[in-house]
Amino acid sequence: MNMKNYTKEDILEIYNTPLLELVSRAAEVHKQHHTIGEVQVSSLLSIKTGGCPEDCAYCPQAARYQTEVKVHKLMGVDEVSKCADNAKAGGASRMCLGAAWREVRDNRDFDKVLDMVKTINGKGLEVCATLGMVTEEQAKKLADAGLYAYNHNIDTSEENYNSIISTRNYDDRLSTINNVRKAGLTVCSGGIIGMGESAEDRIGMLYTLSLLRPVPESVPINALVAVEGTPMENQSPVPIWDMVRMIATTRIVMPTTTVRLSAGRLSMSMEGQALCFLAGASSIFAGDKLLTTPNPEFNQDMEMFKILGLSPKKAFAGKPEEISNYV
Ligand code: SAM
Ligand code: DTB
Ligand code: SF4
Repeated sequence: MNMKNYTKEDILEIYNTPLLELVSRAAEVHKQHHTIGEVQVSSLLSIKTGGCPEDCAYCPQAARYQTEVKVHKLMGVDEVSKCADNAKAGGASRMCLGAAWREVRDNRDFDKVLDMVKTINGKGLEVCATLGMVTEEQAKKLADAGLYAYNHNIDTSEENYNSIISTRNYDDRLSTINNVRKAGLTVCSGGIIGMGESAEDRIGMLYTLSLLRPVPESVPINALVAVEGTPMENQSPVPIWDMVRMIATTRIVMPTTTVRLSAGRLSMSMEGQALCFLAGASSIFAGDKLLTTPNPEFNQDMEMFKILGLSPKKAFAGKPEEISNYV
């Protein structure tokens, strides 16, 4: 499928469409490219928590902010394996391993992560990792260990990036995404809304993602979880309507991508989430914890699935070749 190149103006116009018209358009695009009601359920696990040298203004794991997050060194492979068993028993098809690292280093910790990937992949779960910056060689090692996808968010627009993070730049992010691609992994990249950014910043972020070739197979849209102790602690919650607009716009601009309704669901009503699913979200993180912050209880989500008639997607339902088969 040939991807249309949207301009920033096109995307802004889509974003500003009257809400119901926007949702209805997005739902139409979703129906053409995805199975309505099928939702990928991912489980998140923080394998190395806190103490991160970066200064991402939203992040409770940055060492320089006084937050309640307790630093924890890299977990053991056995412990991670048990968590994967529990996630699988709960119906997850994907497990995402997160580490509060600036970048991956070629050391024993990385060997341990490769072992974790092999172990989880051996259980028939898709494994995703988010470990900070990686080189092409490191990405290849992860691919060889059986990693399915690598998450590396661009978070906001290029113009706004330096006001959120000063310890790395936009190009660092894009070159890791490029390394991940070259290693043959699928790419998961999105961002956060609710950090005080303008609509143009949201659009700028989608514009950058939409120009990647292939476009990311998965685009997480996070609503900021404002954590005490971070520079973002006093941000007011993002209106659900902005989340719906953002998801619908992502869906229209990147029709085949899986749009993930990521962080922030705890503050959203079931009705609000239903609108997000209607607008094209088809993936969530389930389990009562994201990396360090709370997420809805598993049973509560299953109740939502029942009420909305959603069903969890099976692992490996679309192989990477099939998903990335467009330029
Ligand atoms: N350290 C690695 C990195 O930055 O790529 C991986 C872990 S980092 C926690 C993964 C992503 O979580 C960030 O890029 C950001 O989009 C998201 N995130 C972190 N804190 C968040 C918050 N308070 N609210 C919403 N999303 C958040
Ligand atoms: C993504 O886009 N969101 C997830 C996952 N990728 C790694 C992380 C959300 C983290 C929310 C804050 C926390 O729990 O620490
Ligand atoms: Fe570190 Fe990632 Fe948090 Fe930034 S988002 S402080 S890189 S853990």
